[in-house]
Amino acid sequence: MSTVDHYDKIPNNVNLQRDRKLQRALEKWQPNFLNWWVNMGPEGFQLDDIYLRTAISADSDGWAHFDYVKMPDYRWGIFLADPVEGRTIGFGDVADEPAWQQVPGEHRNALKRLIVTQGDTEPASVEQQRLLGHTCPSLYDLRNLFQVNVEEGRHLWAMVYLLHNYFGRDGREEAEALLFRNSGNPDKPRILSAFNEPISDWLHFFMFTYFTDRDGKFQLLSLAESGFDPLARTTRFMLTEEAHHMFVGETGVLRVVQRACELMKESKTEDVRALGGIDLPLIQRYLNFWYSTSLDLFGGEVSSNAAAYFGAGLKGRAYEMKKYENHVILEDMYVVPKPGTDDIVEEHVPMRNALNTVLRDSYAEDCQRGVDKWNRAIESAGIDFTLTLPSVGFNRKIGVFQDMPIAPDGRILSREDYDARKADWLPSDADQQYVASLMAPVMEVGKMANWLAPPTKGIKGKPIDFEYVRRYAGEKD
Ligand code: BYC
Ligand code: FE
Ligand code: FE
Repeated sequence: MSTVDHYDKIPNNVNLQRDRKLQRALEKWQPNFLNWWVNMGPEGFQLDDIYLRTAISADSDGWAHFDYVKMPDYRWGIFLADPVEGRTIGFGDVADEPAWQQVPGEHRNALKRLIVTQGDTEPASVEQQRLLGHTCPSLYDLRNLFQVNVEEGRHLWAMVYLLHNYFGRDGREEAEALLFRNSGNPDKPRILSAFNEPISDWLHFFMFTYFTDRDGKFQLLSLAESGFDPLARTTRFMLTEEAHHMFVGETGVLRVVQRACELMKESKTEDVRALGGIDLPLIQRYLNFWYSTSLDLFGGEVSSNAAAYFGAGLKGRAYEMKKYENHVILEDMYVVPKPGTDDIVEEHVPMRNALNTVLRDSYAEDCQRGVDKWNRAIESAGIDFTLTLPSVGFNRKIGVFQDMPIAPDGRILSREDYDARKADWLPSDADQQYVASLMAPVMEVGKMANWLAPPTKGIKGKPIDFEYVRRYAGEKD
């Protein structure tokens, strides 16, 4: 492969064309990635032309280049945000020391673990979403799904670049393993629980991109503060792409909510299901599931791992430099929730040990903003219903509330009472069967499924009835 050709194939701003060793490593990994993409990525549609944005440089005009592309030809590139000259580490016991351009030996394992955990989620989400194309509610939505998928693929590339370039042989082994583990596989599952949950319908997809991609935003924000400069720069660039994923989730749920309200008004009995819509209580149950499952991604409320990462300058708080004044936090305390007798009570712990909760609290605040928007849509339709984020204790699998029978309002129940009410709070089989029954593909240009409202605008100034996906004429579904 010639140098120029290589540059064409892997757009980058890391001087790949001049780094023979890295080129060789990535050239070896690339066919495995493509193989994974074809076998574990979006099923079908690989011959279609999709109107996608591709990052072709890290400049403000180059990172979002729009054109039709077949997914296997997508140019997954490696981009780092521009270096900050003379950057120093911003926090922890190493505050004010120069940022590291290489991995410090004593932090090698911890950094590798953070990068592998981050990297594992990216292909996992593509695997979780691989069948959704077949039931898309419109070509606009189909295109958005694939946009999210190819960019999660690029986020995998970003982490693989770090593993290959900075972690030697075991980095290369970890990069292989990122393609080996698979979402939901009982023998070789993905690392974090949320990434083994099926995303079997589009309401799950919209909730996932709203709540779980938002965990991505906050984890990336905290890694963007890292003293390991290549990690900080990579994650800063990833954040530019993440905004669209959360937009897909926020507007997706909004459109389902809007359609539910329209149908409630149309139907004299307010029976949304009779008219083929998704009712608000069902939407609340999906919300409960994905919010609680995403809270698990922040780890335990009190964590010595988090304290060690912060002390060592590996992982900061979200907006560490912008939002906080004290970056050492050896004396500060933080209020952390824990189970009491009947409900959730507060405990004061040293802030360094509470950093998972600090990050999670910023996340919860950010989640609430979209929920407020959804509620404003319900209110302006004149309907008396409020969507709410459940208590931090509800449906948790990680941390102090793990497996406790806690209601969405935070009350601690008996196991019996909890089990009796569970179907009111989490998606039941019947809920999911109902949603599945609505998932008939809509692939005519400009058409929209009945169960969601059209978006208010198209992508990149294009109309809503733009042909976002040009189906390949020869393909059979
Ligand atoms: N599942 O000390 P603790 C994204 C383990 S999403 C399974 O409280 P820590 C994306 C933990 O490993 C962002 N195990 O945890 C979104 C530890 O094990 P050991 C992904 C879990 O280390 C959508 C033990 O429990 N990025 O980008 O402070 C689409 C004690 O835990 C879980 C990252 O996660 C779990 N949920 O925090 C596409 C950033 N939670 O040590 C992409 C990198 C904890 O006892 N990761 N455990 O063996 C991290 O920063 C940390 O690993 C975590 C865990 C925040 C995840
Ligand atoms: Fe991502
Ligand atoms: Fe994402």
